[in-house]
Amino acid sequence: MADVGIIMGSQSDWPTLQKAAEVLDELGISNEARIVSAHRTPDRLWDYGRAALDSGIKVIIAGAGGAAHLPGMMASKTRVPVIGVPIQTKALGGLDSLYSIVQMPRGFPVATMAIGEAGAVNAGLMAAGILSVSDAKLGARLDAWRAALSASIPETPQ
Ligand code: RP5
Repeated sequence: MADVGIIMGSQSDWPTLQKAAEVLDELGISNEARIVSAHRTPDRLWDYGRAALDSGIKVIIAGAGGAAHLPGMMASKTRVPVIGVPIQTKALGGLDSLYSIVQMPRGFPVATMAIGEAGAVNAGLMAAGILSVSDAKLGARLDAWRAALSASIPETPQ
C-alpha cells in the first residue's frame, strides 16, 4: 500500500515523473507509479480512480502531456487530491499540457504545478506538505529538507 500514487499518460512521461518519485523516496513517503492513459487505457483510469481511496492512497500525482486529460479525469473520479504535472512537449513546449490541466471546471480541482521537472519535484513536495499536516515526523523531515535546500544557496555568485 502506498500513500502517494504517481500516474502518467505514457512511458515517455516517466523521466519527468521520476523526479516526483525521487523526492518522495528522499522524504520516506511510500509511492507507486503506474501508466494510466486517459485515451489509450480509459478502463485502467476508471479502475484506478474507483479503487484509490480503498487502496489507502492519500494523494495522486498525475502527469500528462499534450491533450493531457488524465489529471482532470482522475479528479472527476475520486476525491483523493490530485496534483497535476504538465509534461513538456516537443510541439508546443508544454503550454498545451499546462492549459489542458489547469483549466478545470468549478467543482473538480486539480492542483497544477509548473511545466516539466520543476513541476514534478514540486508535486512531490506538495504531496509531502499535505501528508505532513497529520504526520509530525514527516513534517520534521520536510522542514529539514527545506532548510538544507536554503543552506545550499550561496550568498554570492561564483
Ligand atoms: C500523453 O501523450 C502522454 O501523457 C504523453 O505526454 C503524450 C505522448 O505520449 P507518447 O506518444 O510519447 O506515448 O497521453
